[in-house]
Amino acid sequence: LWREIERVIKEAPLRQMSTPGGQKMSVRTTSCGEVGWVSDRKGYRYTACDPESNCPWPALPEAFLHLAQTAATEAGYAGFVPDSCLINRYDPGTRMSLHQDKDERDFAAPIVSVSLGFDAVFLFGGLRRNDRPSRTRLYHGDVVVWGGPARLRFHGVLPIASSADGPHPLIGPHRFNLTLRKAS
Ligand code: MD6
Ligand code: FE
Repeated sequence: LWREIERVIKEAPLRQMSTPGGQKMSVRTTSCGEVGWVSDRKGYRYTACDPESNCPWPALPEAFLHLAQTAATEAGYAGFVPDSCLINRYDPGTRMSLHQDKDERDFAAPIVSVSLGFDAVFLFGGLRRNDRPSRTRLYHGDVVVWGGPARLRFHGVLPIASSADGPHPLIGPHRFNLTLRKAS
């Protein structure tokens, strides 16, 4: 996975996108697949081209597809065919505020999420923003599949702390999260 991540971020570098409200996100983001997730003053959406390069996003690596399909099938979502992978890099102190993933066309498809590097405290809320979220620690190598009634639950990530064990030898002093989606 790491080899493929390096390949993707060489072609489509990680960047801090702005929210529609004009705030810079603390997380650094890129994508691969037929479409990629983009945020700017015009809103959140999926595009066929990287707006930084005006070129198509890098292809979805076979290893990402295989992992996503295997995990989805094990969780009861046989036939999942993702067409996009969002890659987020968190540096210590960065976070993801509570949000719903609703820019995809089809909420019947699950999302497969892969955590690498530093741990995170994941907030898993309800269908309303004010529902109190539960906290789950996500470790290097964890894969989470969510779909069905959970698909639109609010969620976020608390500020990332550096690990007492030091950085992962491949990943470095970061947390990476891959989310594989059927977006279009
Ligand atoms: C993260 N994950 O783990 C952020 N969204 O860093 C997400 O925002 C997310 O893990 C939709 C489905 C699964 C996820
Ligand atoms: Fe999300």
